[in-house]
This record gives sequence, structure tokens and C-alpha cells, in this order.
Amino acid sequence: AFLENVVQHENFLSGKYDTSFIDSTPELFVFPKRKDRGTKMLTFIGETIINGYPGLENDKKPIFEQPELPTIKRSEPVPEGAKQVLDRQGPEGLADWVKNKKEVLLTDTTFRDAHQSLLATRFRTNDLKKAAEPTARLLPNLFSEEMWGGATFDVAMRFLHEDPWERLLQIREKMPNVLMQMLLRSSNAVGYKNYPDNVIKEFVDKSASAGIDVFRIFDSLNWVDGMRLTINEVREQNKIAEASMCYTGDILNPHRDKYDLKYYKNLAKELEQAGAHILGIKDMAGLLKPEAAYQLITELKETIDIPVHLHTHDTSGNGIFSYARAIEAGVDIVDVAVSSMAGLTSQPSANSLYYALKGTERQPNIDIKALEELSQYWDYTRKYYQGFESGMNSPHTEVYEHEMPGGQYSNLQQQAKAVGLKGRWNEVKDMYRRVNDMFGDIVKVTPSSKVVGDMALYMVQNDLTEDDVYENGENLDFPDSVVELFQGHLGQPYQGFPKELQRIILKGKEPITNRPGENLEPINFQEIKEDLYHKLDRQVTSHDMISYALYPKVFMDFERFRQQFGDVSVLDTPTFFYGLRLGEEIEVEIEQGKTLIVKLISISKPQDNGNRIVYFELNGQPREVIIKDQN
Ligand code: 3PY
Ligand code: ZN
Repeated sequence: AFLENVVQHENFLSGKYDTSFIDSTPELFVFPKRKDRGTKMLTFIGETIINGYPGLENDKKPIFEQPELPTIKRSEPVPEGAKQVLDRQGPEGLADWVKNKKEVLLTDTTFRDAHQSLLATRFRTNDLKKAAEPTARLLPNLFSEEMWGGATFDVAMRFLHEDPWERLLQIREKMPNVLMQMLLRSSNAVGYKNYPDNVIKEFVDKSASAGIDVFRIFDSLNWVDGMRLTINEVREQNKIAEASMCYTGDILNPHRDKYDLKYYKNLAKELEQAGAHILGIKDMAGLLKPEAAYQLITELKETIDIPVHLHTHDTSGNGIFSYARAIEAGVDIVDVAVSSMAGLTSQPSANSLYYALKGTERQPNIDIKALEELSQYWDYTRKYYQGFESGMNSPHTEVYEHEMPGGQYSNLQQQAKAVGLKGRWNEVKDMYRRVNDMFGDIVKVTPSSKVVGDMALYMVQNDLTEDDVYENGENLDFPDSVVELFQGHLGQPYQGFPKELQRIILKGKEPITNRPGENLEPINFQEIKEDLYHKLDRQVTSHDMISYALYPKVFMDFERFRQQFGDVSVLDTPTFFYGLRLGEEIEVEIEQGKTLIVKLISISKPQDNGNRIVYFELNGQPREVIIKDQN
């Protein structure tokens, strides 16, 4: 299979894969003969029944209750919302509209950060899109719905075998009144490394035309030079540039003065001057304590003229208190999730905030009954994803020590497990903090947070201390991501890299100090288009080209999967993760008006070669598929 071809290839194993690897390795493109859609679907379901879904225990399919959605009146027009303000008045007009609101405005993160932070980003478009229209109709006063970007882009292709662009287009269509918001890692786009400038521009342009209105842009080292091109391109598209500063450290701690109030005020001013329509504060780990929130927002409101939008994670359990203080100080917009998808490593609950602000003039103007009903939908749907829960079930104040972003916690835990450190998770967390100190106290957010995590794993795995690194670093083979960070390939940290450690890690290599994008050759999209056309033997869209430019290997794996199994995004989630029970029958709408009825009849014992025959009925006709039992 293509996936195996790739991951077993020596160039891949050595870590030297990029587009040219794919280009020069034609054997990867030996795709199986085309099959009809029914057979492809049965093959996928059969695979899942026999071999399970990667990352989930191959358990029996649980019985799930059917999630219920609130009732809506489709015959009535969709109420107008902030999207119409943007379309009529442009980004500056929208920013004024925000500033003139008395009540605090809300961004709902349920469709993006909430599940990225609670469930390893695994929510499927199928479940998200069902909630889209009720959300748009019942919560038209939302400032925005964060529903794209961050890790959702690669996870969609990599693990869910679905096209992230389809998700955007489908949800956009169902939410015509709410601003669609994405998280954009600036020159790292939705990836983990810097991309050529023309890739960033193309990505922004196509995201805007596919429906994104608000681009929350951040740089993983708070390096404004790494953000200007992205901010300019968003402005060029007449969309909202929400340039964000990542909050790290503790402005209340006088002994920790690298990131003090002055630092943030200067940064905010710089971002405003760089063209931000809104200032974002991205508290990705949830470190902003209530009093710090009050002081920070108070000072920022005096320093800049654009609206301020605050994002936090509720890991410590103090999220609502921090929001309440920020709101008292005049913050314009805050990020919340629908209650059953809120709390812990996710955002604070919208429902809780509504009640917390009762009796104040800044209470959000939102329909609490609708929020409760939507919460029920997410509650039931979340159960489908129970195998991806992190196991954290109470507030973790230790986050103030390790400072790990909400979205990284469950991911690093998985990574630790994968390298055999399952029983040493506490050590990994502690090492994460120590690595941050070694690195000179840097901003930790994707992808810089991943580098800190990689180094922590490396040190725990090899039983290394800081002294070992300083004394014996010449003989250590540091993770590639660590070398790249210290080479300047993710940009420049505030106050520079620690010189001694940089020397040890780079072993004589020269670091760069200019913008990494300036050193990268532009991608030739025309060439990609022709190339993909020949390889895929189908029309190539501009979305395909960007997905390929960002993630060549992931995109080709995804294509290979689609050729083998078809479009599995149409399957309901329990079937996608667990297959079918004996005798169970499901309906799958593979396109509008075309439904397949699939029933599992029986499964043979494994033959000598390990194959099993899975017997189905497809639209009443007997069908069988042969599946290799990998167990
Ligand atoms: C991302 O970049 O995906 C994040 O959510 C960072 O907090
Ligand atoms: Zn976040």
C-alpha cells in the first residue's frame, strides 16, 4: 500500500522526505485498480471490523444514543449576523461595530480548538456539519465560529481521510451569517515549518475565497517580522487580520520579568502598526491569571485603538474568573466553547460565562436555551470519540509550572506513549519545563512547543540532564526539530537564543537571522498542477495544489486512501471508528439522493494466509470482501 511504501522507504526513514522524494519515487504511485463505490465502502468497513481504527482499541462497537439537535425553522430566513456587517462595512467597519458593543462578544471554538484540545482534533466533518445550521440560526449574535486551521488541516487528511477544504466549504454554506474564523500559524501556515512566501499568500487567498473571514494570525516566537507578510495578505483580501500575541510567563511575578506588561504593550502596539484590525491575545496554555488579565486588558485598552479578543484554555480551572476580570477591564471578545465541549484543556464554557455575568451590563447577548440544547448534541456526539479523551478529568493547576499548551497536552502524551515513555509522563512534563528554561524561556505554541516537547522526550528517553547536554552535547544527536529551531528556521525568539546552547546544538552550522521565507524558493504551482494531474489521473483543484504544497506525503497518502476506499466522510462516526455489528444495517448517503444500504451478515475465520471473508448485503444483494487480518 502507498502508506507502507512511503513509511518503509529508506529516504522516509532517514527523515529526508519532501516533494522531491515523492517525485523521484514513482513506485509510490502504483494505485490499485479502480473499484465501484459500493465495493470501496464495504472494503473500508470490512477493514475497520477486522483490524480496527488506528489509535483505538479494537473493541466491540458500543451502543450509542442518537444525538438530538435543537429544532429550527428552516422556512424562516437565517437571521443576520456579524458576517453581514463585514460584507457591508468592511474590516474597519466591523472593528468599529465591535468596539461599540456594550455586551462582550463571543467566539465559539467548539468546531476547532475545543476538540483539538480535548479529543486530539478528531471531530469529523460529518458531526460538525450537523450542528452548523442550528448554531447559525440559534446563535446569530456570535462574533465568530472558529472552525478551521490549527491542527485540523493535517489531521483531517492524515487520520480522518477527509478533505479539509470540503469541511470549510460545507460549514460555510450552512452558516451564512456568522464570521468563519481560522487559526493561522503565520509563515508556518497550518503546518510545523516555514513555507515559501508564495505558498502562504496562496493559502490565505484560497482560504478567504473558500469562506474564511477572520484570520487569527500568530507567530510561535511572537516574532512580528514573521507575521507581516501574512497580515498584509489578509488585508489584501479584505478580510479581518486578527494579529495575535501569545501570552507566556506571568506578568504578576516580578522575578520573571522577560515577558512583563511592557513587553506585551510594545508587542500590541507593533501589531497594530503592522495592520491588525483586531488584537488577539492567545493564551494557548491558560496561564493568564485573573488579576493579570485585568491588568493586561486595562493597559492594552489604553495603548491601542483596535478591539481586543482574548483566547484562553481552562486547564487550571480559572478560565471564567480570568474572563470575568478581562471583561471588567473592557475586553471586546472572548473565546468560549459550548458547555459539553468546554473546560479543562478546552476553552471556558459559554453557558457558564452567560450566568457568571448575570446582573452586569456586559453579559453576552446569547440564547442560553439554545446553548443548552446544542450542548446536549455535543455531549452525545463526544461519546463517539471517547477513545481519544486525554484522561484529564479535573483542573490541573500544574499547567502554571509546565506551561504546556492545551492543544499539546494529549498529543505529547500520545507521542510519549509511542516512544515507550507511558509510565514516565510526570517526568516528561517536568522535563518540558526544564527544557523551556534551557531554551531561554521561549514562547511555547505550535510549532515551537513541539520542539520543546521533542527535546523533553529525547532527554527523558536517554536519561539526560541539563549538565549532560552542556558537558557532552558534542556527542549527542539532537532531534532535527531542535537543530532547526536553533538554526533560526522558525524565526527569532525575543532576546535571542542562549548562545552557549546554540553553539552546542548547531555543532558549527551557521544560524540564519533573516526571515526564513526569504531563503526559500517559491513553489511552482503550475508544475505541481501538471504533475498531480498525471499522477492522480483526475482534474486537480487549487485546493489540492495547496494541500500538496503544504503536506506532500500526507496529501498523497490521503489520495491513495481515497482511490482505495472512496469518500469515507459520508459514513456515520460509530461506523467509521468501529465498523458494524453482526446483523447491523446502516444507510449511507454517498451523494444527494443516492443511498447505500449496508448490512453485515457474517465474518469467516482467518484462512491460512490470514485473510478473512466479510459477508455483507449491499442494497439487499449479497456481497463479500476479503480482508487481511493484521491481529
Ligand atoms: C495550533 O496552532 O494548532 C494551536 O492551537 C496553538 O495553540
Ligand atoms: Zn487555543
